Amino acid sequence: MLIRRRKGWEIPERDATPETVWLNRRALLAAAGFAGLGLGLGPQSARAQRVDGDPSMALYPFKRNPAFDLPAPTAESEATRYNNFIELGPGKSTHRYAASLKVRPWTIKIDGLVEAPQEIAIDDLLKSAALEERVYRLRCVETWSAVIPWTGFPLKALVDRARPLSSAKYVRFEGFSDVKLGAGLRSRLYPWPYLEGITMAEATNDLAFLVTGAYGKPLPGQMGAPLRLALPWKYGFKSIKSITKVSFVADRPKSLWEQLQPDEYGFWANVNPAVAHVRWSQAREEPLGGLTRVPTKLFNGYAEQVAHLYKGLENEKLYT
Ligand SMILES: Nc1nc2c(c(=O)[nH]1)N[C@H]1C(S)=C(S)[C@@H](COP(=O)(O)O)O[C@H]1N2
Ligand SMILES: [Mo]
Repeated sequence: MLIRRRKGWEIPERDATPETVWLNRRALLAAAGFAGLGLGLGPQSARAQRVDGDPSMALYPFKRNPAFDLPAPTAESEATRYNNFIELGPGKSTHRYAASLKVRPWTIKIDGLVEAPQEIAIDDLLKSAALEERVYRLRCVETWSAVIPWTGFPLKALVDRARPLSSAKYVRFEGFSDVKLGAGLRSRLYPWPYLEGITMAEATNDLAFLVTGAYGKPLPGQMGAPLRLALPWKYGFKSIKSITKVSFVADRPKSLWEQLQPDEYGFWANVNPAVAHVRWSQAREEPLGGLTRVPTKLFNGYAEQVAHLYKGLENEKLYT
């Protein structure tokens, strides 16, 4: 028999949904068809774990970059079974819904204030990119964390490929909108599509990583296949999954979460243990699969690499 251990941070996680919306959530989910999903979960979840059908499987693994290594990565079984991915569905067991996320064909559109607007098929991007493995920390705003060996390439390489105009000040990323790929998109709780944005300086920092794989294999759907961001110094929601469009823009993009709750999920969202979320402390975190909570670090441990990006921006809400 399965006994589900309720963790401390499942309370704030629930609170992270707007109150009024939460009250109606069960009804909305039922209307969206999630009530029925429970029936088919067994075989579907088994399928969802598999990435061996992925056409890029033979490319992996790639060499780990020793400049980005960390001890004790989170067990793959933990990191692939506890995932926020609202386009797939609610809750953390989104691996159960991931079979719907077909990642071929998949193209990434690059547009906006650039000299070289283009559409790239994911397999062409994989062929042209210099892929490497980097082990990064990930800190969710809900206070759980992980250490994950990603495969990918610096976002800067994609920025260079687009040749942005000097009028481009921000990079805006968009997730997918096709409900056939993720039934979570039927939910009326969110202002779709999933959207995120960062400054040009952040996008061209060496830490900003476009991810195509994890644990030496192509990304499983629930982790954001076939292409997601990893911005390890920011709260996890900034690391958008399953990217379909990258736009170079003059105005600061408003993310899905900022549209919903601007006082709780701002543009910058840099990790800082000293700045509490409106409804909970950010001082400590619970590593996935870990036994105890540990202190959270400023910029999630990456201050040396990124603190300079925020000089002169002290009047901004840099940490929420
Ligand atoms: N498109 C999309 N990207 C997303 C999310 C999402 O729901 N949709 N969730 C975010 C949140 S809140 C977190 S913490 C991380 C989790 O990444 P992981 O599941 O690979 O650990 O993905 C982020 N990227
Ligand atoms: Mo998160």
